[in-house]
Amino acid sequence: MFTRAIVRRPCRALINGLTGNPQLGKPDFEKALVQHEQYVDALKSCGLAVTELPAEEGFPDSCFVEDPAVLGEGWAVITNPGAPSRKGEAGLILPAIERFYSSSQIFRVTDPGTLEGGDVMRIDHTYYVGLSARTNAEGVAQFARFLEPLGCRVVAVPLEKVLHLKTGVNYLAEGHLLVSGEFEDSPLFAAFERHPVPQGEEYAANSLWVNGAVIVPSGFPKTTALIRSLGFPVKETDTSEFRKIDGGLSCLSLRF
Ligand code: CIR
Repeated sequence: MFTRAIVRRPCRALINGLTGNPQLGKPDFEKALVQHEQYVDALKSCGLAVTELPAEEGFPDSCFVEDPAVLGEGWAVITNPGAPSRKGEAGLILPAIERFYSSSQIFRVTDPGTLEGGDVMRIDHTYYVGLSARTNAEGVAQFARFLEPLGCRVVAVPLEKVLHLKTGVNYLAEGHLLVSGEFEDSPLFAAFERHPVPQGEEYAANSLWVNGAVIVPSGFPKTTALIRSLGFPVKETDTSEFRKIDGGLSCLSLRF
């Protein structure tokens, strides 16, 4: 169960956020602000106390706070984002993390290692980490050096197509795993009950389990029905403007 979340309000420069999907157009900033507020309300409705950090105009992608940090019980890792324009977000998020973790609990990924939190998926005491364009083998090795002494297992997952691991695979609870594309048949996840996201709804593979409920991006009715059929209450929230710059539900918060 989570008790807290950290988010950062979108900045106006959001419209220049990194994207591999320019055909979707630029985000509408005002609309993104409204969607962000609704997202925060969804987190609060799951029982989380939400710390809202101010917008940072120098970092277009800084509302995606999941990437510069990974938080656990009694430890925090400040990452080293692989995207050059996002590297500074690590230092930017640190003061917020220091409000909740002591300096001896905070680890930092450093060059030549790179790692982004969107590549880290927790299932119980195992952390699956995508080897992506943003996270390299040295980043995963450093992450493992921090966490293995704490009793966690770290498993590297080579990615072929998606931006981050959690773009395509997300753990709900009770053994249920939402999968799309390259993860549907991956032997790494064979032990779980895999639920392929219906065709055309791949974006909704990034749905977010929070304290028993699942937050699902709105506009994906088949995925919503699938998740409901598994017995999870669903809360829908619109992330259309974040999607235009490759942002999903999980990347907009750190839950801990
Ligand atoms: C980026 O390309 O870094 C941002 N535009 C989107 C980051 C999405 N983060 C995530 O999936 N964890």
